[in-house]
Amino acid sequence: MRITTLMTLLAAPLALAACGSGDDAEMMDDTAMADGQMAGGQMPMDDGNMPMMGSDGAMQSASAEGTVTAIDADEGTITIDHGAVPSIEWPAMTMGFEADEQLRNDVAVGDKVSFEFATGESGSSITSITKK
Ligand SMILES: [Cu+2]
Repeated sequence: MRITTLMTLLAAPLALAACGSGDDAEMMDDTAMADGQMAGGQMPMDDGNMPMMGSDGAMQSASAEGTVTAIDADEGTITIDHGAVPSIEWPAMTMGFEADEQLRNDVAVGDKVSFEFATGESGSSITSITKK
């Protein structure tokens, strides 16, 4: 009887621990996916300091200024070394933004630009860009 009671007492915390580690594994999967995206050229920067945009997946719009460092027609991206974006709590960084062909044709590597973009869990897309 004594041993059975002890086992029962031990089983409850073990079950909780298993549940907790399951949640951790899910969170790690999400992080791994985000890192993979960054490694794929979407966000070539020191990751980990990038504030996430909340968990509801809503897109946010913001504007920023920076210098074009790369234009990738295959990826459909413009990489910009941009300044801080206080409205969405972004630090200054170099990162890739999705941009359609028209936008990519409007700028060249080395251009100083101001631009508007939308950002969310699926990435960041430039909506307008202007050479300074
Ligand atoms: Cu950024």
